Amino acid sequence: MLQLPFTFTLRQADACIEGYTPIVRRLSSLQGQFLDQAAFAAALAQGDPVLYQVYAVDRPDVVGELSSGLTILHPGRVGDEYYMTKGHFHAVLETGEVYYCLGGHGMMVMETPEGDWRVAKMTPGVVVYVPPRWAHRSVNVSKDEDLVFFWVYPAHAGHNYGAIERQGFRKLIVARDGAPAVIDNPRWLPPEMR
Ligand code: S6P
Ligand code: ZN
Repeated sequence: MLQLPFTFTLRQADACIEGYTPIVRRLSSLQGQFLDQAAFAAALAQGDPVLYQVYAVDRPDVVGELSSGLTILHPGRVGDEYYMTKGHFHAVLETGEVYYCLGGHGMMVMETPEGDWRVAKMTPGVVVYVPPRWAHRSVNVSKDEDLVFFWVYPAHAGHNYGAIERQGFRKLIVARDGAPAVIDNPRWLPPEMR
C-alpha cells in the first residue's frame, strides 16, 4: 500500500508533539537499575514519580519505515544517580538511531554486547549517532531542567530491554561534588562471566 507523506509538530515550548499522547515511565519501571536500593525504595514509597514521557510517531514495523518521536526526561536523582531512561538494545541488533538534543543537559550511555562503551554529552544542538549494535540510555544531569530530545530509528528495529534489566549498563552516571561523573557499575559482568 502506498504510504503518504505527513507532518507533525514538535512544540518545543510545551515539550510535546501536538495531538499525540505520551507513554509515561515512572520510577517503578526502573526496578533494580539504581545502585542505591534504599534510596530507590524511599523514593518509591513517596509516590513513584514520573521520570520521563515519550511521544512516539510509530510507523509500520517494516524495513524502510522510520519511527521517530520526542522524549522528555525530568531532572532528579536516586541517591547519587541521576534520573535516566530504562535503556535498551534494538531487537534487530544491526540497526542504529539518531538523537537530536533540543533542551537541557544530559549524557548518553552506550555499550555493545561485547562490552565496548562510550558516553556522549547531550546539550541543545548536539546530535548523537548511535551505530547498529549499541545499547543506549539517556541520563539527565541537570539539577532543574528537563532533558528534551528528538530521535529517529528504523521502525522494524524493536526493543530488547532484557539484557539491561538483568545487570544494567557497564557505566553509571553519578553526582560527585555536584558534577556528573562516570563510574563502573559493580553489578555488570563481562560477557564471558555471565
Ligand atoms: C527508541 C528510542 C527512544 C527511547 C526513549 C525511552 O528506540 O531509543 O524512543 O525509547 O527515549 O527510552 P527507553 O529505554 O525507556 O525505551
Ligand atoms: Zn532505541
